Amino acid sequence: MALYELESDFNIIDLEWKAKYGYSPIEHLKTRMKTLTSLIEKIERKDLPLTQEAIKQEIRDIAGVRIVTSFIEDVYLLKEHIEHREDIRLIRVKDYIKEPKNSGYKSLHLLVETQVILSNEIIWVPAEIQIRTTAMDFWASTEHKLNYKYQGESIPEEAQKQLFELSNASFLLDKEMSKLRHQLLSGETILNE
Ligand code: 0O2
Repeated sequence: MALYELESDFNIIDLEWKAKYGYSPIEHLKTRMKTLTSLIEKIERKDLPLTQEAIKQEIRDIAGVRIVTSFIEDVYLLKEHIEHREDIRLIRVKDYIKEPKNSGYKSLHLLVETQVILSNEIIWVPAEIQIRTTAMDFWASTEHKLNYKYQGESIPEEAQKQLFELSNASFLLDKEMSKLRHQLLSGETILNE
């Protein structure tokens, strides 16, 4: 239910922004339900008691939405939009763009509750919204594929270092694209540089 809500909320915003401004910060979006294996791994990693209450309290990302943007500024534009919505409560922000993970992973994670209207009541369902640029998404999905082979063990140290450097390289691409966009929007010609 939460995924239907969030997917339709952001599809509407995408349509509205395209119609009004000819540009939407949303490049594309995906939704996913946490798999049972991943849920069990998380319960074990957090050493949670197997009670419905503990799982409800501690695991907030069973429903997940990933929004991919073209520019870094769009990530924060969407965060601001979410902060102002009345049907979404922002519970916690994990900014792995400002403070990337040791792996090099960058993304903005928002733990939210989304409103779902049922026949006789309104409920607030927890979900995680991950927002990142195309470059961050490319790095994360490729790193995930490379790491897959090593599940349970760690990937060789040299490869970890390379992945970290590649994350910085892709971030450079993000920064350069933003710079170029800023130049074009402010009417500066690149030849003047
Ligand atoms: P899935 O799809 O959930 O099975 P916490 O509650 O903060 O203790 P949590 O929520 O596990 O623990 O931590 P985090 O890091 O905030 O969010 C985890 C999710 O972020 C992961 O989901 C990935 O989608 C993404 N992620 C985090 N670190 C990395 C990384 O180094 N590489 C990549 N590719 N993705 C990462 P799950 O649990 O893996 O998958």
